[in-house]
Amino acid sequence: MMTIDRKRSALVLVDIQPDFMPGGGLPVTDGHRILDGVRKLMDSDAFGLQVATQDWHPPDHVSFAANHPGKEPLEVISLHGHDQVLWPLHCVQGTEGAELHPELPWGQVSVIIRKGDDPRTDSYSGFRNNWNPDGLRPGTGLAGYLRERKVSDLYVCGLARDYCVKWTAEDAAAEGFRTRVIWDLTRSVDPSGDDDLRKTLASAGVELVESSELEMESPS
Ligand code: VGL
Ligand code: ZN
Repeated sequence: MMTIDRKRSALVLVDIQPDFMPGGGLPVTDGHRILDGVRKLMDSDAFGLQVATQDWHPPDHVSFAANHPGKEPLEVISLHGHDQVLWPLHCVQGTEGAELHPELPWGQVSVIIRKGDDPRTDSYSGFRNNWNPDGLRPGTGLAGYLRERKVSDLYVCGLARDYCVKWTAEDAAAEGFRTRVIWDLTRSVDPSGDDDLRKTLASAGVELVESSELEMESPS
């Protein structure tokens, strides 16, 4: 079992939004299956801090295939010098699919990072945008927010495992946080890449854990 150092640990909830679940705009297979386990973590007293990210795109966002005439979802283009997957419409600002999932207790989450709001730039990670037209990846402020609260250990869950969870965890490790992905509380857009993803994350210094390994105290 793994004991969570409550004062130094934050739970990072990545893009747990209806559009990433079956029936949504960019459905991740079994995305809804993380909900019960995530709720258990949120309701526990195990983490001194809980933070969330919310994918939050304007309708004219560059990541939408619909904004590139002749292109289909999942085609890849070059954008600002890097590969960009084109996605179906998802998480459009103000729509139901973009809400934080209504079945989870968001009240105790102290900061929500809305990302992907710049129409010219995608943003998978909660820590930095993808590359912007200047070739930079501007930070969101989340690293500083966590550091100022003396958080050193991050436990990352949410959707999608192979995009926003991956990028968030990699950036977290690069920022110097001890970073753990709670593997069973994530799901991939393309599960055929999961074996490679485990290796990629491990090489980036990210630990993979299962929620069953986490020592959880019930709320008192
Ligand atoms: C995501 C693709 C596009 C994610 C967000 O949350 O993983 N993936 N936008
Ligand atoms: Zn998105």
